[in-house]
Amino acid sequence: MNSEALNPNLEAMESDYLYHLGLSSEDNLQAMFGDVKHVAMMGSADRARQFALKLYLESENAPSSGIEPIGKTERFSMYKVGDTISVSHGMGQPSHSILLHEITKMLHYAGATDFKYYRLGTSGGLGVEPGMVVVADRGLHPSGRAEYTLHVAGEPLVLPTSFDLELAENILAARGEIEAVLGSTVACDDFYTEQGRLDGAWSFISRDQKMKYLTKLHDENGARNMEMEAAGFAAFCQQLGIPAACICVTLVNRLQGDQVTSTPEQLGKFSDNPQQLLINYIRSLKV
Ligand code: R2B
Ligand code: URA
Repeated sequence: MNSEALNPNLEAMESDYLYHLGLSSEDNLQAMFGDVKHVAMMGSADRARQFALKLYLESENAPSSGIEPIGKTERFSMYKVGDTISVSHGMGQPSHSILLHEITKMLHYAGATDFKYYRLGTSGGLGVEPGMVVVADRGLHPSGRAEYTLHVAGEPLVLPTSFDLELAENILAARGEIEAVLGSTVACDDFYTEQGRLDGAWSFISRDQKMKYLTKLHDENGARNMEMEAAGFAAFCQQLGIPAACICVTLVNRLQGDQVTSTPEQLGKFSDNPQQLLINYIRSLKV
């Protein structure tokens, strides 16, 4: 992380309560998180627990206490196994952004250095079959532009949305049997309307308009999947100089349909893929 890019106002605060995590800068964050090198974030609390459990079961000195969430679990569920945090971020850029702010301040107060962020998620594929993992080179706005707009004091602030390409390539190099490609990831503020689905409670476009839109994202913008966090995530990490990767499995090929109809077993297997890919990558750093 580039500490110089951090909010200078933090220096002047006597204490900082990380409200959604239920932790404070007055806690002994250094002892709890000073050694963190990897932060894996994913939408659901169940998946965050499952990923932590996988790390725990393969860790050499797994403490007999098992895994317990740290802090509050009302909004986010956070676990730590060795030098890795597994934490849920909820759905969408606003929810993920809250976690990004609080976890970044938490690691700053803990004195952690050289850590990386990863999002392990699900997505709709664009021209790729269910089960394929897309490692993003950029997060895209629904327009196809590589930018994310925030409103600061009511004025738009447009931020760039590139991920760390070297990190993406290194993750892809660790894929083994897992099917994975590099591509751009479109982030929408909605699962239905903004993702061009025709099966929401309302719909404003025809099938032709939908196909034209999705095909354009694929052909002209290099998009290979759509979800709800990549652009805000990329913008945050690029701004603060945190190496980050967005690793999402596709659940449906959106050029062929809208409904996610895979069985629970298939969905379980699909969401295993990004987790296993990250485990492969982290292992590759340790040999
Ligand atoms: C992928 O899946 C969720 C919607 O079902 C959302 O968080 C996303 O980006
Ligand atoms: N998550 C999304 O945001 N979109 C999809 O199509 C599937 C999962």
